[in-house]
Amino acid sequence: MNKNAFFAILFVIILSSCTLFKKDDGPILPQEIRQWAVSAEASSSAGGKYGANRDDQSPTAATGEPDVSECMDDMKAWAPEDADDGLQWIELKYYDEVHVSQVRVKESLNPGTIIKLELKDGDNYFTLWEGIDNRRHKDCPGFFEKRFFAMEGNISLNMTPFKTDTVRVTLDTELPEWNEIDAVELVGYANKWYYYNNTVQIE
Ligand SMILES: [Ca+2]
Repeated sequence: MNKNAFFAILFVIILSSCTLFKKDDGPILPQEIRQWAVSAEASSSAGGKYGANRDDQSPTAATGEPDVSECMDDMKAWAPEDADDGLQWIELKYYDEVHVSQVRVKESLNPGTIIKLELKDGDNYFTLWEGIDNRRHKDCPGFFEKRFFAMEGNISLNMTPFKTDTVRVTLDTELPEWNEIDAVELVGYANKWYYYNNTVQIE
């Protein structure tokens, strides 16, 4: 065997082994839609109940992408009217209705006050999560994140069966000092989908 033939055979062997061990990319999944809020209202606000600016601590300050980079009192985050004033909520709206897979709340001052995350379903509110956040006084600024998960028979569902464009975040502001929210991200899908027999089923 001459030298060229040897390298030609070697090349073919390497090429075929690459094909043989090519990573299986799996089925193509529906595209995830990630959104920041386009409008918001709140139970109270340091910047007026229905403010219209992203730099006045009104509910509107929690719309759009996060824009507070440090853990501090900042006009670009929503703050309730008082530092310690019981339960307060902010409700945010998004451009597209989605089957929700995740909600991410960016807390930018004294995190740990979130006690409930709800998704508006028609005239009702579906509770995505309710409880005590054990991250108190950690990760600031940081994200409080909750994913949807449910079983439908033997099928695991990673997104809500209903579509929504509205998220409500409730805080217990009795945690000492001011609590502020910079932004809230809604993550989901245009269509409900799930795995069945190793294939993706889209409804
Ligand atoms: Ca903001």
